Amino acid sequence: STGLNPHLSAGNTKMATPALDAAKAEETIQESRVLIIMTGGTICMQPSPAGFIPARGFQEKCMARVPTFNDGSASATMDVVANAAGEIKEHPSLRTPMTAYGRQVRYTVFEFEELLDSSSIDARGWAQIAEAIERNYTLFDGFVVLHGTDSLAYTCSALSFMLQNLGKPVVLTGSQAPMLELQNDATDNLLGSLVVAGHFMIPEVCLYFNNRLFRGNRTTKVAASDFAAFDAPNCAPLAITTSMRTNVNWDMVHRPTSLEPFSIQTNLDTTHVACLRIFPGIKPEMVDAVLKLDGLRGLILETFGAGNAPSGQDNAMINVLASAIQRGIVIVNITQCELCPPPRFGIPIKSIRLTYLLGLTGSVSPVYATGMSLSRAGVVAGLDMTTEGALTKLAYLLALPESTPESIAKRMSVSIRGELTESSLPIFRHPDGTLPERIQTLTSMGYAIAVGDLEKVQAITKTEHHWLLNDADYSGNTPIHLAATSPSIEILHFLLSQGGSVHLRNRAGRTPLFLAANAGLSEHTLLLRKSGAHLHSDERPSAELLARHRPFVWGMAGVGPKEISQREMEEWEQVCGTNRIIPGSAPS
Ligand code: ASN
Repeated sequence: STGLNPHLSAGNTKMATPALDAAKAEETIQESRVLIIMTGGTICMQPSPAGFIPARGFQEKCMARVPTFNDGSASATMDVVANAAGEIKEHPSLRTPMTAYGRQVRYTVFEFEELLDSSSIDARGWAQIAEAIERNYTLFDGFVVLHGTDSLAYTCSALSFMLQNLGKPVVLTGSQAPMLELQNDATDNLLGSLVVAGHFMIPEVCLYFNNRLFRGNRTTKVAASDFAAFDAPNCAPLAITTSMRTNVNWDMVHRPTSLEPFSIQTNLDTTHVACLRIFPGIKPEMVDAVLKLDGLRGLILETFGAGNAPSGQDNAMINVLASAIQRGIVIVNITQCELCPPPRFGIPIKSIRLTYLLGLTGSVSPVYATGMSLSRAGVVAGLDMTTEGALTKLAYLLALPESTPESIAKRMSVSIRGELTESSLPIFRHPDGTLPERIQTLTSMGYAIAVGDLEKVQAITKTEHHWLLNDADYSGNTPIHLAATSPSIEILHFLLSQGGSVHLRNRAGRTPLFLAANAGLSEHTLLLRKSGAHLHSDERPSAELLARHRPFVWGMAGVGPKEISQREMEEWEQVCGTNRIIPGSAPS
């Protein structure tokens, strides 16, 4: 693969550049902005008579004195939205020295009021993290969350569902030894996370630990004190740091494709779910007692091997499970084995086993009976999800308005954030296993976008690799930048629906939204805004420019003398849908 994605840094190919940037092409963005959210954990702990406890002042005590976290330049302040009332506070910031990718990361640490050992964190803590990210979403390029390791895999999984249509990197990390200990893993974990959040457009909730970047909802804690504390048993790492480089496996990266802006869902129903591990000799009465807990709505059942459980005398266990399912409880089958066997013939082994267990297979083909009987009965094959992933996903789905046991059962077997391996996923591979010439492909993509050739753009995206979507030309323009001023709005729509990022900036520091608004393209501006785009805090147009240069379109971009309300945007969308008048597009 091409290895690195030039998120925020430039590629090296030549192709058409929007006029606005031509003059600025030689300017290079040097800083990205990362918000570090400190929740507690060993990473910030100090000894006390009662043992290690979380300590405040992480930025000054642990980061400011370390040259890899502080280039010594004069400190600047950064805006942080600190509370739900939207109060903005100025925070002192620090900056890393230049990284191997020619970029410096400016960051500030925002500490929660109460710092926790992560064994005490719960859904309220997850909501606080999600809210902090939401409030500061437009102010930063990426987020690092510092957290204890004990429940880190649960928090990663929960956040991956709570952060909907996430368009920026969110990297969670912690450490086994405190940062202030001489020999620690905190320094490497923190630096690696900062580099990922400040350089790579991986719009997922990730966990960085011991030189590896994992998809957060695939992880589990595998060691109590070893520095290699986490693993993702059924999913290869998204990136690995070796010597001076972090190599990203771009084919694996998930991107939002629903053309909706970032939003959060904070009320997970963790109080009506439970987790039960089957063991030899477990009594059906015991399982029944759990399933009859007051208000229980969902159960994660950790079964043997490929999904087996003792059937009990006279099928007593089966009856207990079947009757709970009839009462509307969602039961999810997760294996106790870390490595889940791969699906065979498109049917996950676990589904078949639980189907047998519940006596639900008929004489029809098991291929059909499995899926249909399971969803009809509300039984869910957890496929290769971790317990952490399954439990938090269930709590998330249970809290969604209008969800039913049937709809939840269906969604539990389908990947919504890459938390499970779907057997039917098509695998795109170049026939000879190599990537096509990056340069040629980018150039033809740029040309097709510039002339509005939707079919060509679709063909290139389909046959080539999706890394292309966020790759950049020599001016740092991604296909979305070019599509932001393309004569064909459909191209922009298509590329967004494929997962192109609206947040990458070109070398002049411009987002696609800026280019669209500056060109007076109201439809493009509106579509980008709908897809979660916002102007970067560094590229607010001057009041003078706003006042005389296409003020209406700048309003749509979310700035200006008169910002356009959601209602006006929707009305305007209808106008755009019927005729393509673009006010303000005449040169001013
Ligand atoms: N007990 C600590 C915590 O989870 C463990 C750690 O961070 N290494 O907060």
